Amino acid sequence: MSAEQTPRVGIVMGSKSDWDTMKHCRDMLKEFGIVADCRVLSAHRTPHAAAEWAETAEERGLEVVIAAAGGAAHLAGVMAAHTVLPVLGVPMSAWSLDGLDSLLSTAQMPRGIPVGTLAIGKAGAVNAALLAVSIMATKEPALRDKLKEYRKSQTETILEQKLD
Ligand code: RP5
Repeated sequence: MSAEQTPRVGIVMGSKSDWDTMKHCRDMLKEFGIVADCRVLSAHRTPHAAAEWAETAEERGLEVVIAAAGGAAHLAGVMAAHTVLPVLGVPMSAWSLDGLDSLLSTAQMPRGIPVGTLAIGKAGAVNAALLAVSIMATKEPALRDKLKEYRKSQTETILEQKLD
């Protein structure tokens, strides 16, 4: 695998049903030329595989882990328990409460094991990718320039918007 194809970010989600939302995260990373290792892993349904994936994330070259789950959304916390890589949590709007359950269970980590929690759903998925890029860009001027370019183009798009 060439350096450009080696995944730098891991995206894990509790169910395939989260993929429609998390695809947006993968796509945003792609815009920055970042390859993601995307997997379905569950804190509850595949606990051992989830722990093992997180424990080996660093040696596989991952720099940031993004974890999405809905309901009793413990996946990001489990990831953070098993790696010191930065873990970003994306709460999914699953089957009830519009994702508020997922938001609280992702965000309310006990002291000592942090999860950086993003917004519920697509906005959180996209922002998790952008935050992962920001983290990686701290030591990478070329990536930082791409991020500045992205912001500039976003600003221009908004300012050009016309209303009826
Ligand atoms: C969570 O339960 C998953 O992350 C998903 O958001 C939710 C529903 O999963 P499925 O029942 O659709 O597999 O574990």
